Amino acid sequence: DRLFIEQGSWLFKGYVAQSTTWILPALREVLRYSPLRQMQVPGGHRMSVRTSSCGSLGWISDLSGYRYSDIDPMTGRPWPEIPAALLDLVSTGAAAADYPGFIPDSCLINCYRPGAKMGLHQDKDEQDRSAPIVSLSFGLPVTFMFGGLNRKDPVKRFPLEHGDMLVWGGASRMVYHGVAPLAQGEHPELGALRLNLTFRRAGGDA
Ligand code: MD3
Ligand code: FE
Repeated sequence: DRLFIEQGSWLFKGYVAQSTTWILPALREVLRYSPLRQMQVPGGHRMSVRTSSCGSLGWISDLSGYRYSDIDPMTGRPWPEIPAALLDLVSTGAAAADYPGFIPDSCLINCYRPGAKMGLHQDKDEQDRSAPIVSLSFGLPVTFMFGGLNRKDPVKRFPLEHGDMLVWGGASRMVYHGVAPLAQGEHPELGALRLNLTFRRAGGDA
């Protein structure tokens, strides 16, 4: 069951709510190898969101800019692999949104505590913009915001809740989007946290 969001983008409410029993332990292993950290941004501040990655490429930010890297700058090692069961789940989910054959090479892990937010931005560091971005949300709910292709376009809002899958691609792949500051709360499985995983095709052809 999918809800239409924009041209090329679909929301699947609760799609992964029953899968947390294996997803969260797998994620904990990933984060043991490449821990969450608050990346620096070119302006010199640090993001309020704590991030890490798995896959052959990971998204990084530092004083010199945003990019994908095959090495985790914090550990000096390659990023951990995307757990195989997650790759399967995400491929199946993308196919249900009419993106068959989606094989991500990068999964960005965003961890929000109350007050953390992500301002409106475009995701444009990926080489293959014909591929969708698949997002899985866990823990506390947040207000997702999305506009259009121009920063000044009007912004729409809807909640992203525990277990939701959002598949974002096609004509709306490059829209401005972000999330409002996370409200206080306690989630039964995750506590005072929101986790978001975004699966991407960051590099060129496999
Ligand atoms: C729409 N993350 O990591 S996920 C990001 O909740 C990011 O952590 C948000 O934006 C989060 O870049 C939103 C949903 C999402 C992800 C990527 C998109 C929506 C998108 C790319 C283009 C358009
Ligand atoms: Fe984004």
